[in-house]
Formats: sequence, structure tokens, C-alpha cells
Amino acid sequence: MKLTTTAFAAALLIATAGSASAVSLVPVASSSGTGTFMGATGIIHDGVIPAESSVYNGANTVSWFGTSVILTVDFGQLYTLSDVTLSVDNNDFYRVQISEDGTNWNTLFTVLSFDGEIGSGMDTMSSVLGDPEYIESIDFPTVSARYARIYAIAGDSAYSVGEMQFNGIPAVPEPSEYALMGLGLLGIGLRLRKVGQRSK
Ligand SMILES: [Ca+2]
Ligand SMILES: [Ca+2]
Ligand SMILES: [Ca+2]
Repeated sequence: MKLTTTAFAAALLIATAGSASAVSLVPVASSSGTGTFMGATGIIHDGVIPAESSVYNGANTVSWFGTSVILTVDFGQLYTLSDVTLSVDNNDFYRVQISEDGTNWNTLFTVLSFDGEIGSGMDTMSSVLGDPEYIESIDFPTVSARYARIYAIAGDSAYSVGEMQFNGIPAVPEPSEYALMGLGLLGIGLRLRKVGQRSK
């Protein structure tokens, strides 16, 4: 067996795929909120999603009046975010922003009052293609972030968030870790080459 460049590349791909983290729910290290609101901020990342059409100020929600409230979650480190599951009051506009440093924020998407299929109460929305709750307008390209925040920008002045869960993976390793990974892969390649020579 001759280990061709293609075979070596394939081996590298397999080794890399095997070591990559699977996309999963991004854990929240801490959360906070500005302004006056009802409910603890932990409610928006406790994994409990209010039932579709349930009352906007129920026990599984953080609710408020006016637009002075900002709810922020801190993932504790950089993640590559790929998808989101949201539960918000159906008849309002909400903005979701992300940040790497907690100071500079970029808008990830805006939830429109006519997004979702719910006409009254809480509405669950997902950016996961194929999910029954999929909403195209909240689908976003993968992005690096440590923080995410949500706030209301318009609506009937009675606002609510029941959940803001992200899917993702810890952000890419530092360059020095890449170098170590490269050495490891080189070792795998050399071993494969030896096996190939023995089988001749
Ligand atoms: Ca919740
Ligand atoms: Ca829904
Ligand atoms: Ca509302």
C-alpha cells in the first residue's frame, strides 16, 4: 500500500473530525439584567421553554414594561455560536446582540412581531433548519461570542423572554494549541506511512 497524498489528507480529516467538539447547548456561566423586570434572569437560560401561547408574564418568563430592560448572558469563554432557540412574547420586536468582550456589541438578528405562528402569548422560535419552530429571520451565520443579550425595541410595551438558548462549540484553540495538534497529526501520518511500507 502506498500512502498517497489523498489518503494522508483523508487521515488528517478523520483525525481532525474525531477531535472536534460536537455542537451542543452552550452553557451560561452567569446572567444579569438592567432595569426593572419580573422573574430572575436565570429563567431565560434554565432550559425550560414556556408552552406555546402561554401567558407572557407566567412563572417561566422574565417580563417587563417599557424598553429599558436588557437581559445579558455570559458564556464564560468564547464560543462559536451556530443556532438559537428563543421564547418571547409574540406581539413585540426584540433585538439579540452578541459580543466577544462585553463592550462592543453586534446585532445578531431582530425578532419581528409577526414572526412565529402564535397569535397570543409566548412563542417559541428556532434557527435550526428543519425544526418545527424554525424562523428564517432569526437564522444567522456562525459567529464568535462570549456574551449575548436581548431587549425589546417595540411592541405593546409588555415584554417577555422565556428562553434564549444557543447551540455552539467552544471557540477555536489558540495558535500554540494548533501547533501541538499539527505535531500530533504528523505523528499519525508517519505511523500510517510505516504501516504502508510493511504491507508491501
Ligand atoms: Ca426558561
Ligand atoms: Ca412557535
Ligand atoms: Ca407584548
